[in-house]
Amino acid sequence: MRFDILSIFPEMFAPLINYGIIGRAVKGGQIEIHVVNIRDFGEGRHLMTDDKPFGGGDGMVMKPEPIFRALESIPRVKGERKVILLTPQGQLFNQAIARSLTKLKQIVLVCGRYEGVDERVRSTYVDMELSIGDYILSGGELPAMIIVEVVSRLVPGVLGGARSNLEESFEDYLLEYPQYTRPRVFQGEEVPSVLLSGDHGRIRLWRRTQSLKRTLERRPDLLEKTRLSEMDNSILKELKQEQGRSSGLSNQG
Ligand code: 9D3
Repeated sequence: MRFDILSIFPEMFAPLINYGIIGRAVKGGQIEIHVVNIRDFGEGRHLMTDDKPFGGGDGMVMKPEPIFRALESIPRVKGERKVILLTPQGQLFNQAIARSLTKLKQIVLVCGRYEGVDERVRSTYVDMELSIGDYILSGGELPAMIIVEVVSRLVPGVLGGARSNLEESFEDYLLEYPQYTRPRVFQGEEVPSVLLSGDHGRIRLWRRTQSLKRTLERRPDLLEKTRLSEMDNSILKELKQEQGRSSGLSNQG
């Protein structure tokens, strides 16, 4: 998988490219990340990339020509390619969209700044528009990094390979069970005894129950997206009865 990122702040991507799982995947050749400085294609002696909005108003708009030229400078790899604009107006990015993007050979990410990009970039070159959530950022750079990270983790060979992504795909929608490591007692709080029991069947059941309980309490919306077993449904039924009994009482126990 090849990523090409267009930005006026190319240096922002250094930590993504050089550290952690993504850094290792770049070094290992499972993914390629190329960053293009839009300013290298700017207009005039000052290489301008933005200008005042026609019709007036606050802020600046990214000019179309530098983005066009930057896009044209990107080599095409054989196979399917998409140009994605990061914008607050885009479709809300999630794990399912990430999975659909893994079929591509090349993803071009265009990071806007200021009040946005000239509409003609969108209509001529952009195949898809993505937002990462309902909050205001200063530009598309952090969203682009998030998309590279999430999609790359789904590319074969990028993760250690302990678990297949196929196996994980339905579990994406359940919250994690609580994790513990040493010491056995920390500030008076003990690790649940089941985890020390060595009984792997009981441990598996406890963890599954905790995942379901957390998801029911914190993100009940996720339960609709998850593929649940008969056992899961019977655990959930029990948990809901428990919730009913303790509602109006304290949350402890
Ligand atoms: C405060 C400016 N806003 C007033 C009309 C509009 C606005 C323009 C540009 C708000 C944010 C931005 C910059 N954000 C992005 O380019 C962006 C983004 C985001 O802000 N939130 C979530 N996902 C994304 S993807 C790109």
